[in-house]
Amino acid sequence: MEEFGLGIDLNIFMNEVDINKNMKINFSEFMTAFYDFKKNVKKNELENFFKILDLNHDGRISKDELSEFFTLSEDDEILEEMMWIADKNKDGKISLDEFIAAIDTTL
Ligand SMILES: [Ca+2]
Ligand SMILES: [Ca+2]
Repeated sequence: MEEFGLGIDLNIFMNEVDINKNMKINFSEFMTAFYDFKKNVKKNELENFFKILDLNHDGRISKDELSEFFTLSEDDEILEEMMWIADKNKDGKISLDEFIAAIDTTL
């Protein structure tokens, strides 16, 4: 079993996020989960979460990494939305600063 490093089991997290149990996460499901997550999370935990999303450990989260983590197809609109919201300097990658700023400002 994969662990978030936050004491949150990934399967349980996905189960909670996927409200209508169709094994896909839509944007409203994601934002609902994200909101709960943000209420409870501490900054160092956000950094851990960032590191988990950064699958190749280059310090940036790419769209590929998001699609892999959330098991979404690369043309899924949720990915476009997430990248649009988070990638402030539009270099196609989400840095740790952008990640934290996105969580602070979107909700
Ligand atoms: Ca990366
Ligand atoms: Ca960026």
